[in-house]
Amino acid sequence: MASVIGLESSGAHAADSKRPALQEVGKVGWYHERRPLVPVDEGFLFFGGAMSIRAFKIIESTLREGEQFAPAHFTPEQKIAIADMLDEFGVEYLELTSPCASPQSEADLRTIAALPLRAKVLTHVRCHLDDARIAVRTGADGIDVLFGTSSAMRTFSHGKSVDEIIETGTQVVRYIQAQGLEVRFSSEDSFRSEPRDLLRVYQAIDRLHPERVGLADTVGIATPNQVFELVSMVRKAVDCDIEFHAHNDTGCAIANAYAALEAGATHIDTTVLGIGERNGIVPLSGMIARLLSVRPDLVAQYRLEILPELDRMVAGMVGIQVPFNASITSDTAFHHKAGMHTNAVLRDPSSYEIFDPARFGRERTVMTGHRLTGRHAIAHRATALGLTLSEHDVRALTAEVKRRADAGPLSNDELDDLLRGSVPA
Ligand code: HCA
Ligand code: CU
Repeated sequence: MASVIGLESSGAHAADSKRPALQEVGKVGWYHERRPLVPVDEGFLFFGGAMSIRAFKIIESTLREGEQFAPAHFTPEQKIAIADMLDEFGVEYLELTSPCASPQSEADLRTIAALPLRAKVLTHVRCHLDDARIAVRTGADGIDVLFGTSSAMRTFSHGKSVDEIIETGTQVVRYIQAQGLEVRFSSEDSFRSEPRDLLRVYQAIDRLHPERVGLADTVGIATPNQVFELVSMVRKAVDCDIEFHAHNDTGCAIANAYAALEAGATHIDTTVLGIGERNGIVPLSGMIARLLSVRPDLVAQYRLEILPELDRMVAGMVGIQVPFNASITSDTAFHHKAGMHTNAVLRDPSSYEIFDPARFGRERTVMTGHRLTGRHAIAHRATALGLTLSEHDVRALTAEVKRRADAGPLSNDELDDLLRGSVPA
C-alpha cells in the first residue's frame, strides 16, 4: 500500500493552522450526532421513514447463523469469547445453534446460557416438539422456532399443509410458553411464500401471544420495497413484535433490514462480519453504520468502539480478513487518497467522512506518497515534519512525487526523505 501518513482523528489539529482547530470527538461539522444530519425542514436529504423507526433490538446470530459460514468452526472457548464481546458491545440477544445439532453444540449452549451475561440467550430449533423439549432444558432464555411455509417447502420438504403448520406451530409455541420461556415463530423463505398463507399462519400464532414472529429472506431474494411491503402487511396483522432475518445473496441485506425497521420490525438478526450460509446475512457493523448515519439515537446504547476488535477477532477465528468493504471496521474505511479528497478532509474531515473514526477508536489516514496525491497533502506532511516550504516548493514537490510515484507508491521514508531533501540544511 502507498505510504500512509498523517494519522489523525478529530481532536488533533488538521493541516493548516489558519483554519479552525477541530473540536471534540463527534462534534465536528456533520459529525453532530445528537441531531439529524441536516435540519429536516431544510432537508436536501430525504429521510423517508427513518424518523419513524422506533427502538429495536439486535438478535446476534454469529453463534448460530455464523456457525453455518463455510469455514466456521468455533471452539467452546471461542464461543465464550464471542458471547462476552457481543455482550460487552450491548446486543440484546445472542442466538445459538440448536442443541440437537451435536453433543458439543448442546454443551456449549448450556455453558453460554449459564454465563452472567446481560444479553438474553436464545437457541434456534425446528418447529418440532422433540427439538423444543431438548431446547427448553438447556437454560436458554428463549427459543426461536422455524417452519418452512413456502410452497416448495410444503411440497418438497416437510410436506405439510398450512393448517398442519398452524397446528404444529400452535403446539410447539404453547409448549415453550408453558415452560416459561420466550418464544419466536418464524417462517423460512418468507418471500417465496404466499402472503395469504403467511398471514394466516402469523395471525394464528399471534393469538397465542408469542414474543415475536419472524420473517426470513432465507435466499436473499427480496428487494427493500418488497420487504417494506411484506413487513407492513404483517405489522397490521399481528400484535406481537416482528423479527427480520436478511440474507445477502444480492447485496441487499442491510438495506432490507433497514426497510424492515422502517415498516415496523422490532428485532433484526445480525452476525459479526455478516458471516452465515453462503455469503451470509446482515453484518453487525454495517447495520450499525446504516442506523448511525440517520438515527444515532437508536444506537447510542451500544459500545461502538468495540466493533473493530470484534470484527478482527471473529475474522481471525474463521480464517479470513475483515473485508475491505466492511463499514466502519475495514482497514481502509477511513483512508483518504485522491488529492481533492485529502484537501477537503484536511480542512474538515466530515467533508468526506460521515463518521468520526474516533467514535470507533479508529484513526483517519491521509495517504500522501502516490500519484493521485495533491499539494495540500504534501504541505500537510511537510508541516508535520517541521519543514517550512513556500507555495512554489510545495507545487514542485507535488509534481515530483507524482512523477516518481508513477512507477509505484513511495514508502513513508522515501516521501519524507524527498521532502526533507528539498529544504536547504
Ligand atoms: C436457515 C434458516 C434461517 C432461519 C432464519 C430465522 C433462514 O439457515 O435456512 O429463523 O429467522 O435464513 O431462513 O437462517
Ligand atoms: Cu439464515
